[in-house]
Amino acid sequence: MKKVLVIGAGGQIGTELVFNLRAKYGNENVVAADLSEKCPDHLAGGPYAKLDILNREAVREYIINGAFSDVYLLAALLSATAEKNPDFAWKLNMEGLFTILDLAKEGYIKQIFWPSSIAVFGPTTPGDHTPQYTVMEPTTVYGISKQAGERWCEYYFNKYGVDVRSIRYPGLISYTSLPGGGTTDYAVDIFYHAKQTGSYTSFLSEDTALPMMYMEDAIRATIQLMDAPKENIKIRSSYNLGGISFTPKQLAAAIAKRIPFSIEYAPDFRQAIADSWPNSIDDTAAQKDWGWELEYDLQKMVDVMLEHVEPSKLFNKSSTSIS
Ligand code: NAD
Ligand code: AKB
Repeated sequence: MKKVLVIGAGGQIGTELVFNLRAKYGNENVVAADLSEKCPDHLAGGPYAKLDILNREAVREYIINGAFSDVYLLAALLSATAEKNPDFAWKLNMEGLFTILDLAKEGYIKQIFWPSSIAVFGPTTPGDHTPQYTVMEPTTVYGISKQAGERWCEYYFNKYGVDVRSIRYPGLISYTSLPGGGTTDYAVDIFYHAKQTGSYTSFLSEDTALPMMYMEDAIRATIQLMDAPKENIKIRSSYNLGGISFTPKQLAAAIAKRIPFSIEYAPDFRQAIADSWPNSIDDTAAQKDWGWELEYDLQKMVDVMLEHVEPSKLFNKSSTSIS
């Protein structure tokens, strides 16, 4: 029987991942961990632990005593926030990974999931249908940390047989919790504004195409990858995952098909980050190795977001990562 720990469970991905893992393995077998003392309401269906991934000794003790088989390490600073605090971003994004990789190397964990990102690519990468293996010269501290993390994951697999699995997620779109400070956050933010005011000012320019994915697809991919037989996992750095590629203008048009909506553009520092990332991603390797298939296209994702987004979640917050 699996015993699962999700670190960074209170964020955009963790919120939905924990819910799905608990449905699969039983509530009591999936522990959600994050920084807050109190268990966030949306994680209250099962056990919760306050855990700081940077406290290496506390994390080691908790995992060894808890006899966890699988660890999902989600705690990180995302691209936009990381640019504002590069030293801390490097520390958080790298140190936690070593703590978990070392525990697996010592035999205390059987399987690790660690997410990478399309941010591993840079301005010299071919931007259309970016292949799995290509030039990778990221220009953000976030991208550099993800690329280094990928190299270390592959190293721990090759050298010590650590069963670590990873996906280069595109920008993820969901309505259960707000995104945590990324460059792709506009594609979530836009829905709250569309429903509240019928208009939105995008911090990326109208023709900035980026790879994105509806969260349900991303969670399904994650669980599918973790369930795949070991021999099928040919890539131990991280798998490309393509999703849907669109620009702010195309997203606005898809929203305007359903409700009255207008958009304006005021690019900020995140434009340079977006310009360094691919427009679209080739995920043939994920399809071939573990049967990956996309379900949500642009209009299907827009429809489900418009149906479920609750503007009060964004507009009642005193501060938000979304500017
Ligand atoms: P998020 O910012 O929404 O959530 C991160 C969570 O980690 C937060 O709940 C935060 O409180 C927690 N955390 C921060 N520091 C911690 C610490 N020291 N100890 C324990 N917990 C800590 O991020 P997310 O969007 O859920 O992303 C999760 C992972 O997926 C990250 O590694 C991110 O780089 C990666 N990823 C996300 C996306 C996306 O679009 N959301 C895309 C690509 C990759
Ligand atoms: C970000 O924009 O930083 C994230 C990502 C694509 O890694 N959403």
